[in-house]
Amino acid sequence: MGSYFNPEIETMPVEEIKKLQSERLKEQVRHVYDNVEFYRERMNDMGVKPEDINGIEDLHKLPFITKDDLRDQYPYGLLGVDRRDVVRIQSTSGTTGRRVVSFYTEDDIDLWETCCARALVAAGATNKDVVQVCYGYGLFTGGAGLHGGSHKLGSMTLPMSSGNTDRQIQFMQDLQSTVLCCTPSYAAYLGESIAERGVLDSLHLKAGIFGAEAWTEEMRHNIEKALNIKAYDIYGLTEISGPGVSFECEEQAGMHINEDHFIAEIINPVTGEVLPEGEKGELVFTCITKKAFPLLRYRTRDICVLSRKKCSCGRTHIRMSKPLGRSDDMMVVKGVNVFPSQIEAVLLKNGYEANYQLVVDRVNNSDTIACDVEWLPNNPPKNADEQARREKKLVSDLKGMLGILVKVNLVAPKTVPRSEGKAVRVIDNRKLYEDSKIGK
Ligand code: DLL
Repeated sequence: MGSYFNPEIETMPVEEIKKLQSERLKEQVRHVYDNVEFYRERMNDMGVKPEDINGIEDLHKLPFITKDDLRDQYPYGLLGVDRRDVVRIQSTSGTTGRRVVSFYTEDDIDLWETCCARALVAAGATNKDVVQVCYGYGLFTGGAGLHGGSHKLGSMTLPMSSGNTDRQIQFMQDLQSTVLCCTPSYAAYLGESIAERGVLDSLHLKAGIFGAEAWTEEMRHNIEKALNIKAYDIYGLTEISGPGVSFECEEQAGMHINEDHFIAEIINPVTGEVLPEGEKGELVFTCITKKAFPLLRYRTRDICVLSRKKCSCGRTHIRMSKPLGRSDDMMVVKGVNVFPSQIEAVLLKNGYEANYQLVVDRVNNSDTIACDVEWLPNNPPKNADEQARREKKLVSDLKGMLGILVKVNLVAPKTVPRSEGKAVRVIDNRKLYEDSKIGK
């Protein structure tokens, strides 16, 4: 048994959690029906009224929401409160085409930070700790979420943001940071940089809270060794508030979902059918307390498994596996959400056809992405200079669209491999996804 940030809630008997969820769901459905035209119309179309939802057993009667709906309703269509009550927005690392903007009232921020504080306590943090937050600050939820959680816990919070490794290590040494919050790939990179400088013995780190992208058990083992810490996973998404939707405890075997705020379901991504506990499928969340951006049955596209098996940490909230893949083609590259369709749009805009292949890899703990694209048979580059110039133009346009560097190689027609006439768009060599550990 460890310690908890909200002991009564985090160890509440399952039947009571379900009761609490039912009450909150009823209120939330009424809230969205009364305040968000989009929901009112969807529910009316389906012939569902708020009074038909009497508890979590009626959840399946409600419509799903997808990322496309968010795009259609951008920016204010799903706002559940008066604009005067919104105190913050955050947004996905994504791009113009797929940007998701999430809104928060004062209370929404409070519950989000509480979720992050729970994650910190589960990783052993207290108000005596020095928490170094190296997730990006700004629109991305990583910095703001862990910062808020650490502040709430009363820990000394170092708002480092990402990058500037020399300065990170300097502060880590000088301020004697004990808890590190960043992406797992940056943690691994920090581990290498610390080894190069030979300064591991001068550090005081004991735990790390790493998420926002997929990482393997092997990576966990390497990071724990390189930084001499225990490494904890944390999951979340902008749409549902940010980091802290779920988090690992000392068992490191699946992430406890904050069930007093979010109801989780697993569905068959093709049919939408709700699957029983323990089956692999797409994770769907219903927010039952958030008021400004109150998503119901939001399809995350993350493929996961849920488990209600008793956890020896004493927490009773359901656990989710690490995401085991996606039900769409989104990739997370250098912490940025990338869809092949966005790359395709840039190629088409530049007069190429959709004959391209993306190769994603992880070299020295850092993601790389390269794109082979065929020139048109009637428009080959005249010489090496022109080829370089054209590649540079694509690199620049892709950077503008995605915010990351994509290496571009212009290649001759018919060189991008095709199988059964259809190109294989993405080769991801990172081996990020593995089988679920929960319940084992
Ligand atoms: O990545 C929020 C976050 C920040 C989580 C810091 C944890 C720590 P988005 O940019 O909206 O939000 O991306 C959400 O990232 O649907 C997953 O596909 C992926 N993801 C997030 N956490 C994990 C994780 C933040 N622990 C998308 N393991 C999600 C694997 C993760 N994938």
